[in-house]
Amino acid sequence: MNLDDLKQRLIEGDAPGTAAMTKEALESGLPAQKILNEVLIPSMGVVGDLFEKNEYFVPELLLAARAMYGALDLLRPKLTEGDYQPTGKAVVGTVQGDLHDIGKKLVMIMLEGNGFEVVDLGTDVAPEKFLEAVKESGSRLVGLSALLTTTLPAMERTVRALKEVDSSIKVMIGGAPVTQAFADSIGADGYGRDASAAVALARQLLGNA
Ligand code: B12
Repeated sequence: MNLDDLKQRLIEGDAPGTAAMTKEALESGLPAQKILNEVLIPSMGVVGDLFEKNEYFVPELLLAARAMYGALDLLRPKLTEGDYQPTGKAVVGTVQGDLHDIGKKLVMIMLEGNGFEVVDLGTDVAPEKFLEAVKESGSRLVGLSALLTTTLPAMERTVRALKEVDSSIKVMIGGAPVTQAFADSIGADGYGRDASAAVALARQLLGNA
């Protein structure tokens, strides 16, 4: 099948078309990971570029996000296939002021697929909410996502709040504007550039690599 068509459906925010072609791609035997990494994620990048060039506006981003969600739901069972071993617990959320959650969803899917129990706090999550969730769930690991340069300070505030309460809580961070250097500078325990890195990092931080 022609993967460029799938790419185009997603860029245009055509949810039914994206779903139908993702299904077709899976049925033709393409691995879910390949569809994700080589077609869907790059397409969201194109959407971002069009937005930057003022050719797309927020409604187009929302349509693409909705189409991406549909595709992820179809890929989910395939992405999480594998040997299940109970690994640990994690609390995840997008930091205060930030509404982007596709990357976080992917991180969750991969963590769950690798045996983690995940508490999802959603988007625009205040530092206190993370503290509460850690207390309630007993999780020793927190994953923070941020997609805006303007919400990086909220990420820093959240790391600081968590570490102040209990410096042994492990915090991993990620999202497009996040780097290893930034993670080091705010005292986070690790940075993952994608959802697979998040799984390796989570294992390492909880001491079961
Ligand atoms: C879709 C989208 C939206 C949607 C989000 C819908 C949703 N449900 O998520 C909506 C329409 C809401 C939106 C709104 C806005 N957006 Co927007 N958006 C995007 C877009 C096109 C795609 C993001 C995406 O989903 N990428 C795909 C996923 C899979 O990638 P990812 O999130 O990076 O996640 C991966 C890794 O980063 C990592 N990861 C992510 N989180 C974590 C966490 C951990 C712990 C770890 C280890 C790893 C990890 O793993 C993931 C999987 O590989 C980006 C463009 C881009 N290139 O990123 C702009 C972009 C992020 N948005 C941008 C802007 C400016 C905005 C708005 C301010 C626009 C406006 N004027 O209103 C608002 C802000 C709203 C808010 N307060 O948050 C800018 C940010 C610029 C900047 N540097 O700050 C971007 C870069 C577009 C651009 N090129 O200008 N947006």
